[in-house]
Amino acid sequence: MAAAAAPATASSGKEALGSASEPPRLFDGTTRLYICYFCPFAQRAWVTRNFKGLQDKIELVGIDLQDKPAWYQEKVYTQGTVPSLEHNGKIMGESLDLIKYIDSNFEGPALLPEDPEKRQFADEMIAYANAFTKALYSPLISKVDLSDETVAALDKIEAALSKFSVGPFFLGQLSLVDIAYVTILERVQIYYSHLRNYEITKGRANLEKFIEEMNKIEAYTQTKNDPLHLLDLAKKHLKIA
Ligand SMILES: N[C@@H](CCC(=O)N[C@@H](CS)C(=O)NCC(=O)O)C(=O)O
Repeated sequence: MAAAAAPATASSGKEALGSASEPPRLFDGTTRLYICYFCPFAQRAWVTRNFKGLQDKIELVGIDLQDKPAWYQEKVYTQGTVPSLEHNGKIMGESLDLIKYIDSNFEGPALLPEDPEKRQFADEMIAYANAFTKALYSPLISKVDLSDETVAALDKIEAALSKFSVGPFFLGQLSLVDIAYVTILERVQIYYSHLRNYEITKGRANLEKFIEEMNKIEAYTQTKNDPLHLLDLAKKHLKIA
């Protein structure tokens, strides 16, 4: 997916490095998470870091994707996308891999269950997150009406949220599954409401409760953006309509 980013300014408190910037002192032993503050994929890694209490262990480096520094792709992450993580002399990317990596290689509360049945379900749901994202974004990018596939993807999430019937999270307590979905849901809820007059939570009580409960978790709320700003960015950069 293309970038959904705009320049962050110093006054936003979310400074981002642009083309005129110098790279950090790479591989100096600092663990760095390279993100764009408006990117749902980067947000997954950022929430994971916050929830595990790793603010002092993993430094955030904001990248301005609208004025991307050449050094980012040349020296940090050859794919040029965010998020990426600099840790132990290596660079890794892909948000769904990164959240698992951060969970298993750093201290803090475990975000994947030990129970084999829940663990298998967690793996399946995390593996489905990319297809879910595509099912939700496709009609917006192709400027077509809500598809059966989109509705089915939302219904699948609604059913998944009650699989262990303890709620309000996918596995009962907060896990990487919640983190994988919430940043996408945050955006598509706004986009469908404004652009399709469709409330994704209507008739989906589990989803409604899930979003409500996620909005009580500071590790996540600290990473949220103004809804209308996200809508503007997506119209401009993803050309959704
Ligand atoms: N599959 C990747 C997707 C990452 C991605 O597409 N990030 C966008 C920003 S939202 C990006 O870095 N785009 C590159 C650019 O705009 O230069 C992941 O999950 O980490």
